[in-house]
Amino acid sequence: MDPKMFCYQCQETAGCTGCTVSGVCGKRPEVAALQDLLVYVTKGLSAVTTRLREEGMQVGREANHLVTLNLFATITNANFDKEAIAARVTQTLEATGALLPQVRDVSGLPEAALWSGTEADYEAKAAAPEVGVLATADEDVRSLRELITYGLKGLAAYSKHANALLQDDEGIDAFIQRALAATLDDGLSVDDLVALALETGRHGVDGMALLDAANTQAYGNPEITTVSLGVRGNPAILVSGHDLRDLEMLLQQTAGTGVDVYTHSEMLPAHYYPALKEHPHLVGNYGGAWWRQREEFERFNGPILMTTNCVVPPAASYRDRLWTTGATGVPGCRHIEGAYGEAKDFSPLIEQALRCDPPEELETGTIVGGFAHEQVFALADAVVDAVKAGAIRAFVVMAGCDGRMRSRSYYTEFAERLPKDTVILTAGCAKYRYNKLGLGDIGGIPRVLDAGQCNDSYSLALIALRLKEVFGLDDINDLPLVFNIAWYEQKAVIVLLALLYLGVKNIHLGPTLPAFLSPNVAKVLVENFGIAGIGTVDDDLRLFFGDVA
Ligand code: FSO
Ligand code: SF4
Repeated sequence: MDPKMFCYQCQETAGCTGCTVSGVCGKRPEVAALQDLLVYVTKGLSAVTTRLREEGMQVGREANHLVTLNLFATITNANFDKEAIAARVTQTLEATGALLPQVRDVSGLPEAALWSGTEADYEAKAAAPEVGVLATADEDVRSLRELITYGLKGLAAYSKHANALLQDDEGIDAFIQRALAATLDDGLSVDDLVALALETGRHGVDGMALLDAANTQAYGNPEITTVSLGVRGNPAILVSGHDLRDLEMLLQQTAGTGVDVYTHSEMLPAHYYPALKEHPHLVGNYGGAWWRQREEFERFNGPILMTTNCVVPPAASYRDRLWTTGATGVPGCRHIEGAYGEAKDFSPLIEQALRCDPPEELETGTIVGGFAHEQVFALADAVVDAVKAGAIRAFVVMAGCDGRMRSRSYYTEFAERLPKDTVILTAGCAKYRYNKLGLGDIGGIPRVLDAGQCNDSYSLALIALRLKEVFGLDDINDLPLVFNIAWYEQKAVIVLLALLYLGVKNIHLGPTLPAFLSPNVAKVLVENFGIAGIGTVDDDLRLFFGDVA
């Protein structure tokens, strides 16, 4: 049987090889087809903008923002809305059509840059052999092209958040577009593509730095904060995803209305920012990681705003309470529009919240976070003293994503059984596997230091670089630092490429290695960077800490 679709961009891909009938995430084949077409025409637009830059022309921000939003819309669990994706294809073809006449020399531009059609053509074009992952026959070239494309999707997501705070970096956008165009270039060798993957990691560091600067300039440096897990008796709105600007606007608009605001999943770190936590109606964090949302959203009772992935297609019972904005979309759910720099109007959510019951309590208690770079630097003396005195033996980076696979219970058990003189450094939703275990502290330093969202892995890199400096080491790999990272979607790919660019070796990646790594590409990563999967908890503890674990 011919596959109805082919997607293998996330960790939960069917059979660890590829979703071919329907997405494990809920992505239907017709949406997958349009997403493939959207990636294709976005690469075409990127080939045009790259050529224009080579010819000395400037490319406007609109094109940059279109490319990043398009990529973001194709990330796992971001947008399931066929019409929204088709509208993006149309917008992209229009942009390409407007820029193409400005190109002096069109020779060598790929077919993706020259193709044009109307919505009536999209289905047939999406099914054409040149569109989609399988358009590349050679499995190593395909693997590298997809590795780069997925890294660029993650980078685009982080750029988009910075753009929403009116921070742009033309260098990053130009790179995203050049690299996208390069994935259509049959003249590039496997070695060229490996080099481009590492270059993507370099720009990943820049992208995370841009977002870090945007977030901290807007909201201050994260600081140690105790976050409530319980609920109050007021009607409320739940905000999920990663976009802090959306949350800020919602907090401003709900002030004084009697409507509380709670964070969910990757929005938890919002509580750590001085300018966000000062809102008294930002009450706490509700529930766990993204994949538990069906049960948790049901019980929240009020409206839920999805600012980014990860969206799980909703149950009918709460579909009318689920709202999307930005790159997200779900058919049948209402979408809040708003360009960068414009105030979005969240009044329909506030009106709906006032008609809803308060949230049902899921748990009580608190958790502590806010250990981004400046906060950890402020504690540096205590940390260094604890290492020198032998009270802290090692740091274990357990950043990344959570997901629904049963095998992810590995991370809970691994965290629980870590030697008591180790400290976990985390960022991203992976933390929900162990952040409520009460793992204690070492001389007042918590054993789980949460730096924030997955993009705040940048903080973890800065912390590692600072420790290297303090201990007078030449190589980051000489630190007492273990990387045991969980991945799920494409933002984790840019974090991984960024870490490789920074020279980090021997990263363990789980719960399974990416299906999009061909055996030869996996071999390159193993031989050059010591990348490995995970084993059993027993074996891995022994590997990292010897037989004392
Ligand atoms: Fe998680 Fe989803 Fe942040 Fe991802 S909520 S899985 S890597 O979107 O982006 O960590
Ligand atoms: Fe499958 Fe993941 Fe692609 Fe969804 S995003 S279709 S689960 S590989």
